[in-house]
Amino acid sequence: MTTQNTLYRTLDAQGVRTYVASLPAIAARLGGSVENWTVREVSDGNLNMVFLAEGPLGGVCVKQALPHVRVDPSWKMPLDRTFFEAAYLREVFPHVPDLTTERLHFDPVQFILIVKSLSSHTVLRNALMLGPVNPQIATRIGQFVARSTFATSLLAAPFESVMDRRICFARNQTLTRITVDLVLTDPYHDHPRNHWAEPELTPVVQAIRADAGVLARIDTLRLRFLSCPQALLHGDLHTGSIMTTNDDTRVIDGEFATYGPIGFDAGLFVGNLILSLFSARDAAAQSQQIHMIKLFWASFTEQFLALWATENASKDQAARYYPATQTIESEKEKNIFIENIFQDMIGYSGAEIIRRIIGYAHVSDFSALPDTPTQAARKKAALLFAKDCLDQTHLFRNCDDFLSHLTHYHG
Ligand code: SR1
Ligand code: MG
Repeated sequence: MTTQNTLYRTLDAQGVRTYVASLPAIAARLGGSVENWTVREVSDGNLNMVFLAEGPLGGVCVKQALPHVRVDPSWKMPLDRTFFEAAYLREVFPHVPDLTTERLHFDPVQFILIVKSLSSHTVLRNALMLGPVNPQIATRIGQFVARSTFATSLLAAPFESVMDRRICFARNQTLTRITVDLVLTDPYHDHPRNHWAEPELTPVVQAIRADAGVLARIDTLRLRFLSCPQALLHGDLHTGSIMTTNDDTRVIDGEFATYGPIGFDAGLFVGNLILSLFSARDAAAQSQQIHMIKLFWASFTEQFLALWATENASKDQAARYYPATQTIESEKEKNIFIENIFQDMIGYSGAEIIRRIIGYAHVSDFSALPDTPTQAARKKAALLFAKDCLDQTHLFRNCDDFLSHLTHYHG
């Protein structure tokens, strides 16, 4: 991967049309002739250009990396993130074919990734802002996290293949740097990328930054993110990385993929459900988000432990991938493993909430609230809850404790 790539050209809609037409297998999916196709830009995230190309037979999604952050052209960036998204899909798609998109084409020169289109799906964040969603979406995301992480962990594969993958994804350093800085460092000190408009938040930000417990916990979470390669993570599993209909849920945008602690993916998803909860317009929506967190955690643990049991049952002791002397065999040890993921999840959810309110990349959820004072009050409550996630972890021995504290907070 190199940025000295003189053949690279940023495509516009017309360029996408020509490009797709040059790929017979992709063009055949659209059907008809190139003049009948519609190509529209649907870029939504911070980093890349995204187009939907549709023809009489079907559509594809065309994603291209830019040599800078899409929403800030002065922030230069290498192009290789599309490589890591394509590599992530290659690794996890076999384990979650019903929960993500199929990779159809990757171009390592133009840094273009083409996947099946999800034109009838809605971004989960937008769906949550609009009103009730099928809470089983959270069950599906629990299955996604369990299946994608279990399959890429030492529990399910020989250490040689796990380490080969770790070597590959250890090169995803540009986006790992973004996570380390934007999620796990910048919000805890003065930094020009941080911003918030509501003066009511400033005393809470000061309290977060002055709290030795918070700072110690965030140091630990940052260290664990970089030094605890439990499994291949999606790395950016917020509600904008999930597309949904009422009965179909797909995870997209795996460009931040890296090896790390499983609780990071879980924490980003739960943190974004909590942001949705604090910005909900009524009690019914708040209850829905609480219910979804409960479903997510139940589904994650059930699926992860079921995979673990099946893996162990399918091989005798000597043939297991994880050497017998190190295998975590007993129910007690398995429960400790899951509890550690839970504690990581709480911490990373707190970090995600804080950075989405005072850091570089905010979420749109609060804009659904009717006025600025209400938005400020809800953001302040979310920040205080997130602070507890970082420095009051003794309150959260299990998911019920966590949800009852959350219920108490949002009232
Ligand atoms: C400069 S990128 C900012 C954020 O957008 C992505 O979706 C990630 O969440 C990243 O932290
Ligand atoms: Mg994204």
